Amino acid sequence: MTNFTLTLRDAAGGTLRVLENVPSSTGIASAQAFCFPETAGVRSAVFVINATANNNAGPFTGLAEVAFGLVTACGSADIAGPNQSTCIDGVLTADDIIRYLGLYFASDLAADVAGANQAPAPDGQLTADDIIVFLGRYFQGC
Ligand SMILES: [Ca+2]
Ligand SMILES: [Ca+2]
Repeated sequence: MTNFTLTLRDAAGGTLRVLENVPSSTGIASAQAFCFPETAGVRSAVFVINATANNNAGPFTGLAEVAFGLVTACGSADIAGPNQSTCIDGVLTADDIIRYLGLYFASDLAADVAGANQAPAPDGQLTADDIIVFLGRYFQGC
């Protein structure tokens, strides 16, 4: 499967949320995670495979498991999921560090987590203090 659409419906069959034409990877051993805002009142889900790796020509596409759940952040350094996606995944990995440094070097103030002398409050500037505080949070673990 290389693309899917997920529709979440309420008890009356009304559409609550649609994730349309979501790209996905094939041939990977690990699970893929797709984030969407928490949606209340879901009673059914329609999962449509839009495209497969063989251009829909093959007779078989397998889905090992589809699960839904809330992910709780693993501390304030959990800012990414696999492949530096913005989906937090409840664990601290190199993806979190890579995403943080990406924000930092893109001058994104989302990376502003500290002030002078590593004071634990944003100060509107990106300095080494921010990197030190972020890494400190990361190495504190979950
Ligand atoms: Ca993470
Ligand atoms: Ca700062």
